[in-house]
Parts: sequence; C-alpha cells; structure tokens
Amino acid sequence: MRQSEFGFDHGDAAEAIVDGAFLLRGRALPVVDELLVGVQDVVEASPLRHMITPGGAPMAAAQSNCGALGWVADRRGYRYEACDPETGRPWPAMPQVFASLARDAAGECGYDGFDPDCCLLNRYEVGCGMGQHVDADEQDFAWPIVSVSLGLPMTFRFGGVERGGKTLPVVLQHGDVLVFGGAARRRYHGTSPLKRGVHPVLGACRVNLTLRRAGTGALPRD
Ligand code: MD6
Ligand code: FE
Repeated sequence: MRQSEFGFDHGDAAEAIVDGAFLLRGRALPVVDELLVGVQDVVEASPLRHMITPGGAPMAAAQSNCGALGWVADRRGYRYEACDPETGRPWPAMPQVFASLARDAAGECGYDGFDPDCCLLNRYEVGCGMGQHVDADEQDFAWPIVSVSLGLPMTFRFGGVERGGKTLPVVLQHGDVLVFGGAARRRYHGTSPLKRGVHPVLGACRVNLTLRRAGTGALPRD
C-alpha cells in the first residue's frame, strides 16, 4: 500500500486516472469464468434489450440489470426500479461474485464498505458506443461505481464536470476493473464506438458491468 496523491491508500496495482478514478488492470481475470456464468444467468432471467430514451431513440447498447434495483430508461425518463418492466418480475439476484469483486476492488482504491444494490449490464456490438453522460440517478454520490470490462477492448473517455470539451481516453481490456469515485463521480464520461474484432471468449462484442449503490445506504466514510 502507498499513499496516493489524492490522500488515501490504495493498492500498488491501482492506477490513478483522474481525481478519484482508478484502473485495476486485469483485476477481474481470476474470477472471469464465474462472472461469465453470472452474466449468462442474469440475461436468461432478464434478457438484454435496447431501452428507449426519453427522446425516443433506442440506446445503442443492449442492457439488463441484476440486484435489488435496476436502471431503467423509457419515455418517462431515467430511474431505478425494483422490477424489470419487460418481465414484470424483480430483477435477478446479483451473483455473489459480482458483489464481492466490486467490494474488493473499491476497497483497494480507498472506498471501503461498498455494497452494490444494482449491476447494470451493457452489451455493445461493433460500431456501438455510449455518448458522454453523468451517472446521476443514484441517491448518494459518495459511493463509487465499479465497472468491469469483458470481451473486446473499448476506449473509455473521461470528460470534465461540464458537457463538451476535451476527453481523456483510456482503453479498457477484458478483465479490467475501473473504480469511479470521489470527484470523478460527477464527471462526464462515455466510450468511443466499439472497434471491429473477435474476442476469443465473447466474440464480436464487449460486455460491461457497472456496479452501483443506487438506493440509500450508510455513508462510506465517517
Ligand atoms: C462502459 N460505462 O464502460 C460504460 N459509468 O461501457 C459507464 O458509463 C460507467 O464504466 C459510471 C462509472 C463507470 C462506468
Ligand atoms: Fe456511466
């Protein structure tokens, strides 16, 4: 452990990207097979779908959720809901390996006690990306979001707290874990379109898991 320039301890493996955001390269690889079984179980119960934004356009990424809450977009807006609107049933339970990886990775970056209640799954086909946005529908921004990348590499882009302007590109590879907390939590971010390729395990796509604390919970520090 060492003291980071941002004032708290994190493991030597954590690379500081911007204020409060850290990249743990390959951190998910030891449990990647279990993660992929979990993804399969989740999408069997709550299939991936292209949600419709309030503006009426389908999201480029196909999405699903697991955990007590799921992120939903529709004509009425963006929010978290306990039931999958497609199936009418609660979102599938969060596989234990998702929650424990997220908790451990967050802890290694100085965010102790992270207990996610939502995992949003995004699946991108070649040519698809995600526009610049801020994750703003969670109740408590003091918690980080932990993001796990699987499949083809994709360029993630960190922006600033205002829309537009320069972005910092970071390539996320299969097994990388991004811990997105602190001041970075209010930054715009998005991805470039997925480049053509074939991943040996997942084929011509990328799957991203973003683990969040969407509902209320104890404050992470003090
Ligand atoms: C993606 N990720 O990597 C999209 N948001 O496909 C996100 O939008 C994201 O990775 C908040 C925190 C971490 C993320
Ligand atoms: Fe996001």
